[in-house]
Amino acid sequence: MPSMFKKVLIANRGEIASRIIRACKELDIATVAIYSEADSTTLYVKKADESYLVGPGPVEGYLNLYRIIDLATQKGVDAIHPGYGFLAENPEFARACRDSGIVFIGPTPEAIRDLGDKVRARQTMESVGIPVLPGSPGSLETLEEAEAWATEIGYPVMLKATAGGGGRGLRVCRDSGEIHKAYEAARREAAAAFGRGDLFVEKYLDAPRHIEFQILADHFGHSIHLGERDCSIQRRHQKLLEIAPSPALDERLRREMGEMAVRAARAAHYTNAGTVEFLLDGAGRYYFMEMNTRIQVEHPVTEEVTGVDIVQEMIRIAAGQPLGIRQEDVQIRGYAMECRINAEDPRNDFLPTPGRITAYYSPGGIGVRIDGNIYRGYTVPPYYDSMLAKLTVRGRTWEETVRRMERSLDEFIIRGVKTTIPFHRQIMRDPAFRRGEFTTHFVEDRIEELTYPETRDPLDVVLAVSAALAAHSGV
Ligand code: MV4
Repeated sequence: MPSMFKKVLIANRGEIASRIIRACKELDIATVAIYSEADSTTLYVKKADESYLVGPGPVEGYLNLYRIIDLATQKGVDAIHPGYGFLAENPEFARACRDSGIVFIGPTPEAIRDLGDKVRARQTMESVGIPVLPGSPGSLETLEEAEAWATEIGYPVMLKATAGGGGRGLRVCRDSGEIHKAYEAARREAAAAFGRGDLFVEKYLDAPRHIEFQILADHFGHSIHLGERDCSIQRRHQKLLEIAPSPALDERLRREMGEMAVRAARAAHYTNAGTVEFLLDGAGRYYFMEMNTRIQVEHPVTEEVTGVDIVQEMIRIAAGQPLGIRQEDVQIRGYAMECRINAEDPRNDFLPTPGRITAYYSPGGIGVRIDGNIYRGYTVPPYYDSMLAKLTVRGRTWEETVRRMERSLDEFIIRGVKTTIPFHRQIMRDPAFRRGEFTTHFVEDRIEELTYPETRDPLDVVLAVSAALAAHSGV
């Protein structure tokens, strides 16, 4: 068996840096952290064996690939874990690591590049029999071409960025007038976000569920999946809560979609950990959407129901070890749910609320996990995403999992900044959510109820006033 790495550099910050350090410790690997001045008081910097300031500014240091690789070389690092965001899906970084004799803990630069092109990925998947939505076969050259394809496919359609992923450059168009209005704006948005304005068009699926499969693939041709996550609870393409397994899948559909996800990974010559995203409609039809070539924020729910440490598996695969798990060994036990606890004000359009944490008490007990990076006295900087911690709970049944999340959210005390905790508590109380019935429209359809929990039903006010009057009159 090839020897394990001795030292790993983490090219990231925050909770995922802490998460990677935990995996390295259990594998007996020394860790090197990097940080900006704005992150000098953060926890992962203290947990790593060595930590180095990278500048300039709060963000640039984490994106400076050549500087990070120089540092790694200087410090005798064997491999770099990119986490998510920053350099994780940058093929140039993966290639520069390879060229410097440092292992990139992730897929090959070629796989990152090929799957980053959403049109190309669609073609690859279609060619091996994976369902994709009807769409333009390539990127669009002109508005007229977009219209022609939309007419061919039939409205409604969605304009998407070829270099995209996530929510930017997306537009739903219900008729030709809407394509005219949306085309240039979507191009501009895509060019600004991805450096490439290319668009393609796809049939729009109304109110689907977002289902994604976790993949592991080694360098010996073994590819497996670890089941799915349901990420339908989103707001403006920001995931807020994720669940494994999806309450919407039965065993037959799980097996079939899982086989398709593994087929997708094989078709892309994929290695390491990745995620195959599908849209699922109300009739149980599913369509490939894209493949993400990184560890995802929501990976803990998969870990909790399978018992597999995905970050450790990434490191083992990158070190050249064969997968120790076969598909038939993967068992999904119970349910897991993750709530993203963000420093945001749900009652003020989820505006970020950076500031000092004046009190912090995290929940515990059976089936409760925290992936975080904050503590009492820590000041949340304004420069990064606003995620403070991920609260993940596990239960034997869906009902037990929902109740455990409710209880854990009640226990979670964070003072000094507003957080998304009250919003998550409202979700737990929603009858449709408790029945496992929700689509990507769930949050949008109930934004008032979910964000204004204190607003009283007028009937409650009437009852309260009558009770007060009754008490006063001595009835
Ligand atoms: C779609 C779609 C429906 N039809 N594509 C793509 C990126 C991801 N962040 C959202 N994506 C979607 N692509 C087609 N052809 C629905 C989504 C979608 C979504 C759309 C609107 C509001 C919330 C959404 C949540 C997840 C997915």
